[in-house]
Amino acid sequence: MSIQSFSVIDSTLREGEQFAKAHYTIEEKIRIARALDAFGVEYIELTSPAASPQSFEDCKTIAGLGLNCKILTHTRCHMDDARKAVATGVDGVDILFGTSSYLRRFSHGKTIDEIIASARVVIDFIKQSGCEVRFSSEDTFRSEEEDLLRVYQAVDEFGVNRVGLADTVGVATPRQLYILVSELKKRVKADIEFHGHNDSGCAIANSFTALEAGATHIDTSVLGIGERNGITPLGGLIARLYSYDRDLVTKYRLDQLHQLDRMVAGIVGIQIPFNNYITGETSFTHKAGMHTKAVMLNPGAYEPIDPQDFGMERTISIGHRLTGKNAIQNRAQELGLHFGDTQLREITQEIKRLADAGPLSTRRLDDLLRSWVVA
Ligand code: HCA
Ligand code: CU
Repeated sequence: MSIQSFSVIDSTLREGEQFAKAHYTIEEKIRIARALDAFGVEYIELTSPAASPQSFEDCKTIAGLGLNCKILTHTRCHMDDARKAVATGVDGVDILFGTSSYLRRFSHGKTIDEIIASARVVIDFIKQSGCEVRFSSEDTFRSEEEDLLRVYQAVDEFGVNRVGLADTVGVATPRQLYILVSELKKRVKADIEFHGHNDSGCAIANSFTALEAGATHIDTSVLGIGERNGITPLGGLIARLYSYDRDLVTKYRLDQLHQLDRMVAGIVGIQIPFNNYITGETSFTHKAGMHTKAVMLNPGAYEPIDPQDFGMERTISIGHRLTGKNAIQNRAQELGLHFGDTQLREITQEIKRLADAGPLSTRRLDDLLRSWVVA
């Protein structure tokens, strides 16, 4: 099935607040909410107003900002929380209930029938208050399929807008996602959302496969921040979708991604990882001679993503022993120096010999190139 249309539910302000290093002030929450809205995500999800008195106030404040995106909050499937959520003025409430045997035994101790009965009351209440409602099954992928499908079909009949699959401990595989979403598609009318943790490195692939199987909403956070090592990163999902079909992501302000990553990294006190999707320090750096030669002729040779679309710059790394003559020639030309082929080969050999002792700075490389003209 080809991916048609989808929405991002960015949870930097909910799952992201569960990141070990996160503690947002209201000013920071507003900055993040506005930046996500400007980037163009369709939804943002906020920490439960039941979490603390300030969380309640913050939910109200952000719901009142008049952003273009829809504002959701996330609560337990419980009337006390649902009442608080609705009172904040959000557009929708994401509720969740654990259906896995772990959570049923060690957390809430409820049977599937009891889960369905509680869900009905809470869903009815949220719907009557005019909010969207999503029901998600925490720890979906360690639940019995039969239990899951019963719960999802029941909540679908109660009229939820979305059913959510949550890979709470990040163990699901793309194949499992494809099978479960495809099955669910046949059984429910509601939209299908996926929330994937990244413990075993599959969060992006799982999100993408969920979309391929017909899911409509994907949860993300900026840089993937969340519990443990986090969830599907917004930029990583964008990279995945862009390299599949760039038209899928032209609805977002791609040129703002770097600023968004930088801002959230700064707020939670981390660096953007060097190997981050799109915005990492080395994401568009080409090094080995074979790569640099082809990239200089046609960047698409080794760039699945055009850095310009994201306001990023390409770097051709030259002063090292894996360098090639084309990269050196290119640098020489930038400096207004022109060498014949034989000389260029000699210069290249010299640079490789010198760089065996360690990389050469651009300045040293440039001096070296200039010295060959005089020689
Ligand atoms: C958590 C809950 C959650 C909820 C996901 C969802 C998860 O463990 O804190 O509502 O879809 O990963 O299960 O983030
Ligand atoms: Cu989560």
